[in-house]
Amino acid sequence: MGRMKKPDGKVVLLGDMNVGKTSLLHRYMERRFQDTVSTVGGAFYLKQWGPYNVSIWDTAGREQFHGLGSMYCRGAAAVILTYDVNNVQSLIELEDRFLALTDSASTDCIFAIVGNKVDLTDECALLPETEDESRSKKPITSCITAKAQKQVHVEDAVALYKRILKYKLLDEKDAPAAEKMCFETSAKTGYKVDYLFETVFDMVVPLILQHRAEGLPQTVDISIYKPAKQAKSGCCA
Ligand SMILES: Nc1nc2c(ncn2[C@@H]2O[C@H](COP(=O)(O)OP(=O)(O)O)[C@@H](O)[C@H]2O)c(=O)[nH]1
Ligand SMILES: [Mg+2]
Repeated sequence: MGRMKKPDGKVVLLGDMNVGKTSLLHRYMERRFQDTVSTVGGAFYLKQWGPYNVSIWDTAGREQFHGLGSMYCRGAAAVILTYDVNNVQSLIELEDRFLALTDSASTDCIFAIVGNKVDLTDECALLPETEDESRSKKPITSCITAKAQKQVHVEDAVALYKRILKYKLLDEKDAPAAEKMCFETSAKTGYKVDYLFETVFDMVVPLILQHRAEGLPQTVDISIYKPAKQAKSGCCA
């Protein structure tokens, strides 16, 4: 069996500058948080998930220039729309600016909406989740609010998720439940970060398999690539 033939899945992070996209990815892949992580450079990470390779794409800081082309989302199996729970505008921007970029994603693309920086608002997000907690796929429950008053509530994200389904002309019955696909995280403490990515990866795998069954292009396997015999019918005589 050619190992090169493994299908691939693409996951992209979208959202306003400073919501914590790079920090979330960094926390998940490098298991730590730095106050100053540069987005410049690392455009994507590869994560092995079971027998699959999933690529996770960061915006490389281009969101500040309104310069994220549709290329960025092309063929994405999942889009992680990220906002900052302390910044109402960052949720609005998801709908106004970033949703249209997902037109080039796979038609059966999965959407997750993530409110980051809950360590600033929620007592329970001050510690990373234990293994036990992240394994039990329980729906989000609100916890005691601390310090800053949260500006965006998970209900707002759920409402946005439902509008996204409408925008995508998807029936709520056929799509993953809004409550399952709206997350609150802290890249700083690690709260629910693994849970977020692992939930998304688990949902991406069936799509990879389905795309393979349907013969949709996956990763390009250069080792078996042979140029098709061209039936040249003398165009340039
Ligand atoms: N308190 C807190 N700060 C965060 C969190 N995630 C990111 N930040 C900070 O928010 C700023 C922007 O983060 P960054 O990952 O660069 O955002 P990006 O522009 O969306 O990639 C940085 O100063 C981070 O340290 C979080 O979960 N909690
Ligand atoms: Mg960044």
